[in-house]
Formats: sequence, structure tokens, C-alpha cells
Amino acid sequence: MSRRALLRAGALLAACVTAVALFGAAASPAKPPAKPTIVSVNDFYFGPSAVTIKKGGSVKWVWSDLNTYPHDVHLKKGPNGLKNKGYYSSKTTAVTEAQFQRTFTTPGTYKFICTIHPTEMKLTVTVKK
Ligand SMILES: [Cu+2]
Repeated sequence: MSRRALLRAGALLAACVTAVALFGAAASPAKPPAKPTIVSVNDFYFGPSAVTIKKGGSVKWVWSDLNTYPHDVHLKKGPNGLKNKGYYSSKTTAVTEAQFQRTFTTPGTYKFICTIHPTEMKLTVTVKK
């Protein structure tokens, strides 16, 4: 192979690599997963007390460092047809330094309470279609 032919082959290869790279980038838009909506768990409230998310979104409960009483997250009532109700209730009862994250795939209204302070600590999560 002559030097010129070799150069031509190299240029062709570079063009192919570029084309594949461009096509690859266009074919698979790297969409990062949506960040969870944060709800703080405090003495004696969820902050905020109502959030709205999209179907497939997540809520992350974060216990405040300022808490002096234990709290949990318990689903009191979910939308009709929700099968995995227990998935939405935290097993741990913590004072501080706890986190609890759940993904919502069934649209509707979710009513949460803290089982220790059920009349004070209420949260509504609305999941849109
Ligand atoms: Cu509580």
C-alpha cells in the first residue's frame, strides 16, 4: 500500500469513527434519572405537608438533625388498586440521621402520617399521570 493510500484509508476510518460517535450520541439521549422530591421529617411536621410529583418520580424523606422525638413514615391511604402498600411505610422509627426513599408508579393521592404523631404529622403526595 502506498503512503498516499494509507493516508486516505486513515482519513476514511476517522470519518467513520466520527459518524458512529455522532449517531450514537443522537440515538441514546443520556437522560439522567429525575432527582427525588425532598420532604423533611421534623418535630412535629412533614415539610412541606403536600407535594406533587410525576408518575415514576420519587420522594425522599430526610429526618432533621434538630429532632428530639422519634418519627416514622406510614402510608395511611393510597390510591385505589395500589398493591404494594407496605412498600410505602418506613420500617425504622428514627430521631435523626435517617432517610427513606420511595418511587411512585401508581398515579393518585397518597396520605402519609407519622404513627407516633398521627394527628400532627400528615403529608399528602399527589402523583400525576
Ligand atoms: Cu412523629
